Amino acid sequence: MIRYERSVCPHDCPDTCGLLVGVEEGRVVSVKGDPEHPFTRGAVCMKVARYPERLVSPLRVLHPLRRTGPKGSGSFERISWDRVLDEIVERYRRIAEKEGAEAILPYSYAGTMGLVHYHAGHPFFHRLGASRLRRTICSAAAEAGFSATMGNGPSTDIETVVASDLILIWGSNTLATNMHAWPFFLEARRRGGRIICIDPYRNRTAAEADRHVMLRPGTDAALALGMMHVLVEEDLLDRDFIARYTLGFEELAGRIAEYPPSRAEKITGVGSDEIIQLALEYGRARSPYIRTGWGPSRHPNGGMAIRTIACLPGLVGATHKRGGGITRSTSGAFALNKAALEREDLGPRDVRTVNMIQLGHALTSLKDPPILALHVYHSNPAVVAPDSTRVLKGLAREDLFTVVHEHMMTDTALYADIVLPAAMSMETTDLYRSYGHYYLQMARPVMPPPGETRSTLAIFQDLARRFGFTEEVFGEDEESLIRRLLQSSSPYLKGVTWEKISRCEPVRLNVPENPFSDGFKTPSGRIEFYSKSMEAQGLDPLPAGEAGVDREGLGRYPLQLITPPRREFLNSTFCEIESLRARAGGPFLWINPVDAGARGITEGSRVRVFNDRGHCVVEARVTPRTTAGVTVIEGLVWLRFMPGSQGINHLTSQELTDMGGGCAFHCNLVEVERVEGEYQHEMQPASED
Ligand SMILES: Nc1nc2c(c(=O)[nH]1)N[C@H]1C(S)=C(S)[C@@H](COP(=O)(O)OP(=O)(O)OC[C@H]3O[C@@H](n4cnc5c(=O)[nH]c(N)nc54)[C@H](O)[C@@H]3O)O[C@H]1N2
Ligand SMILES: Nc1nc2c(c(=O)[nH]1)N[C@H]1C(S)=C(S)[C@@H](COP(=O)(O)OP(=O)(O)OC[C@H]3O[C@@H](n4cnc5c(=O)[nH]c(N)nc54)[C@H](O)[C@@H]3O)O[C@H]1N2
Ligand code: SF4
Ligand SMILES: [Mo]
Repeated sequence: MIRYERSVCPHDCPDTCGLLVGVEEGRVVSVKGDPEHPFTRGAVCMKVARYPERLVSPLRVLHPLRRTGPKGSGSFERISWDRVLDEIVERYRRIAEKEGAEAILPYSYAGTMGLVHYHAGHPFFHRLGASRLRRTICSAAAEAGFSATMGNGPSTDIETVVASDLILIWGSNTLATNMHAWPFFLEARRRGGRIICIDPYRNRTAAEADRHVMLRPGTDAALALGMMHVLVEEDLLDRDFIARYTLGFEELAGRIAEYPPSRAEKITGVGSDEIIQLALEYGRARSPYIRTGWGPSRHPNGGMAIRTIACLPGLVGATHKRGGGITRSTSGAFALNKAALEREDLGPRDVRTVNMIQLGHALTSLKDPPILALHVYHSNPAVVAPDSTRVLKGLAREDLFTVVHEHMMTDTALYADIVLPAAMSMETTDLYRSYGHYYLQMARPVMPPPGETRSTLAIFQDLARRFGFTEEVFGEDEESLIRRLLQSSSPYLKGVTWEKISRCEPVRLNVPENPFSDGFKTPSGRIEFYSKSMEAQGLDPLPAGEAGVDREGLGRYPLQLITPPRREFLNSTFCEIESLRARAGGPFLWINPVDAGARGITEGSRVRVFNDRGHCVVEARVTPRTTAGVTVIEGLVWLRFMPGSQGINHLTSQELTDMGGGCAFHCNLVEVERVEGEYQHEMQPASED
């Protein structure tokens, strides 16, 4: 008999699904969506539906391991927990005494979004005085850009968008990366609304939309300014709203005047007529809505791109129209007491920070002190961080002591000196917020952790004990930390009590139907067309429309390459599942027939994609779904499953974005050539041993 238990999806995905996990004879046999979750409503993606396979994957790490062969070779021997933790403590202590604790670098991201385990290493590394990691790999540029205009508060609730008559999906592959938003958009369409996608290539979502505006990558700000020009010319502005809720319209108008549609056309590649048409539809809509994805922000000018897009609702008063508005992330409303888990106060103040995007640089060039120990958890930097050539060179250093806490024997784990086996979300307790909806939910284990696997919290508490750290936080369990998280005076958390949370059902935050009804979380409380805080940072205080460029490849490589997510994987997670790899096939390079023809490339050709940073070999998909001059590779595949172990991030750059210190994953100049013959897979997947 299958017994179903509630759980929550822990992955870095805006949907944070409510799950029903089916357990039979001590094994998870099925994972379904929880029909009672108000946002995710019983649907689950194909990735998490395969969790029964993931839990027992042959690549799963079940015991602590110590390296016995060269770095990267994957030769390990078993070692006991006691000995492995002693060894880590001894190495960290020695490094701290000799070079200072800043020679130790934690490296973690959102492998689990569970707040307790996500933050479990923070007090330990702060107390140790280790270098601090700036966790900017995903949303930092978008967040900085959006905040400059709209403030760092909540976004329009996607559940309300059913009342919209015009939905602009702006740089998001919603059907793949935020699939539970789609039914709300479809309901709006059923009621007569239209869906328009603004994206450089015709992804799944654009193919399902009513229209697709195909712009050049990195040119969103120019498109938005061209649209604003039309709104001004045609007098489609909401002047009353502008006067009451915005700041700096006069200055913005000056900038808008510089971007007639003809200029925007030159930058974006979108025809003037199409820009005018789009602006007229936006300006005349009853309740225009924008879903910004992260795509526009993954460019050197990414902060400015999102900031500029976010000015549009302010010109037409969209945020105060039922069904209208703009959504970037809902995370701003989850004003939990995270400081109690982070405990920055435990460490020295003036400690060095390292931007996680520049891991390659940090491991190969940083001095005074160099990085001598790297502690990786909840992340797979060998695959996900940019400029893999440099990252792998760093990970291969014999004098670097690397600890990797993982579910799977990832490419990063192959480079570890010590691999620690990690428990999964279904085996631990945690609290989950969302960045796509407004429900908070706790989950308790449905299964005990298998083998010798342990949670992130358990490991860091054990390490802290061995270091002799006595602060209370190092002795608290999951429930006690969750209670601390809930200690918040934010109005959004009013009524969100431990009593409700501990039932492990989704609990809605106290967010009003219009989350902007109590003002904007900017310094002025208004939508800031003119931003003094940007000015103070030496940035242009007004929206600006220059295109983002890959400076390292400028004038040398002719084709642009974007590298957005793949439906079958989640960043690099789920690549361990053989059936998903088989279903995904590829990876593929989407290339326009014009560019393919000029290079003798036909459908199915093996092609080498390269620039000065590196190369990888993939299969060509010749298609008008991308425009001439723009190529696309969807998804991050583990290096060992790529020919020659060269991955997508061998092509990307460590340069930081204009705001937030983000990564320009979608701004790469490359060349593509056809290759004959077969490339050898250097590393064979362990499951096929
Ligand atoms: N199945 C699946 N779901 C996921 C993920 C996954 O890997 N797989 N990843 C999760 C994570 S961590 C995140 S952050 C989100 C990301 O979710 P998304 O926001 O959907 O992903 P992005 O990589 O930002 O790319 C979104 C779209 O932006 C487009 N794009 C690229 N450059 C530009 C540009 O200059 N302008 C415009 N207008 N569009 C551009 C891309 O072509 C792509 O279609 O998804 C989450 N959900
Ligand atoms: N070229 C290119 N690169 C990209 C992107 C892109 O669009 N293009 N997207 C970027 C984005 S948006 C993001 S967010 C990053 C994501 O980068 P990462 O955060 O590294 O995401 P994942 O690849 O999903 O790797 C997470 C790892 O954590 C492990 N893990 C999961 N849960 C736990 C746990 O409870 N304990 C432990 N110890 N481990 C756990 C998983 O097994 C997995 O190996 O990648 C970025 N990289
Ligand atoms: S990955 Fe996203 S869509 Fe899939 S179950 Fe998790 S939250 Fe839901
Ligand atoms: Mo992300």
